[in-house]
Amino acid sequence: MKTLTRLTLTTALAATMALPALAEIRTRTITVSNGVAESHPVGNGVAAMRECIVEKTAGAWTVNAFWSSALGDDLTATQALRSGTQEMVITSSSPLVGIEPALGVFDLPFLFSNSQEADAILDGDFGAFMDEKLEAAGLVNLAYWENGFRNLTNSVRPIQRLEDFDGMRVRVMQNNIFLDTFQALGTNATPMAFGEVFTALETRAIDAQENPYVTIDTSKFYEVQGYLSATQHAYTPFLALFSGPIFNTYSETEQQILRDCAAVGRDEQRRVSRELSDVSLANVQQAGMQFNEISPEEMDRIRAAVEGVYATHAESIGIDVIDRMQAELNALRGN
Ligand code: KDG
Repeated sequence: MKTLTRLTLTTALAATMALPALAEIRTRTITVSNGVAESHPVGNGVAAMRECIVEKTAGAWTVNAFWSSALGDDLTATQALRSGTQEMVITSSSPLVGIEPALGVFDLPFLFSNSQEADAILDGDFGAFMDEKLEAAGLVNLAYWENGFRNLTNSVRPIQRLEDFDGMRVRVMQNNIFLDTFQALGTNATPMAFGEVFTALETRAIDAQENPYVTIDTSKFYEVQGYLSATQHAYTPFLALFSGPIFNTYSETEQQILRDCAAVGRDEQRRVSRELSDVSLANVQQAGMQFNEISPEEMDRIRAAVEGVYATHAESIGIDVIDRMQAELNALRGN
């Protein structure tokens, strides 16, 4: 009898202790949008985040996801967060440099050598430093997810050497650093929202675009592009942004749930992104794309052709930002 009483009292005490936390959780609906298809690893990340949220709120919250730029492109959706008319977006950092110029540091060509470096920088002090800048712009970055290392696809020829870029009409994200990088390679670069890329490639309004293998695969670019070359010229992070005005109406308990579950989503999304990268590369070749790697000698020439972009954009990004990034990378590399 005593054991039963003790158990009952323990259970009642535990339930009572949980009450304040649950009491601070209101019924809510979260709208989250993205520019890629739901079959992209971002879909796995959102599903994991949603499962975490439903569990932690005991079903009080609903997460509605919209794909393929259904709620507008990255910049449009991000502005909706700043005005408090949408809760969340998973967006590339690149189209947001007009809101926070320091984000341009992530667009510098060949900045990261591998995903381990990217994770260490994004999940460490540097990422927190950028998050503070975003908060000042009315955006809460809950976590850094992975867009990935970018590679060029085109409908003209394989990129085997630097000269093969000459005159190619390449779509780039709306960002002057990408624009200058591809112009330095000799291309005719055009900024364009992601949602317009497939049609522009299909109608031959442009010859080329650049994205990670999982995006090339899940956005079916293999249907309109014949060549894929492993340029690996930049690593783009995704930002799991939440509206600052809306975030401020959430209790501390609710805010912590958002952060914790966005991190759960991040870990799953990165895992699937890295697991699927080689699968997507095989898929697009199976679908008919001709894939090629580029010799170390030619990669050195390509890197040399774009290194001037760092100096050109140091002031717009912030010399302090670039110095901080370089110092953290040097520390990681044991330099
Ligand atoms: O929401 C993400 C997409 O819209 C886009 O950012 C993906 O890397 C991308 C690109 O090329 O625009």
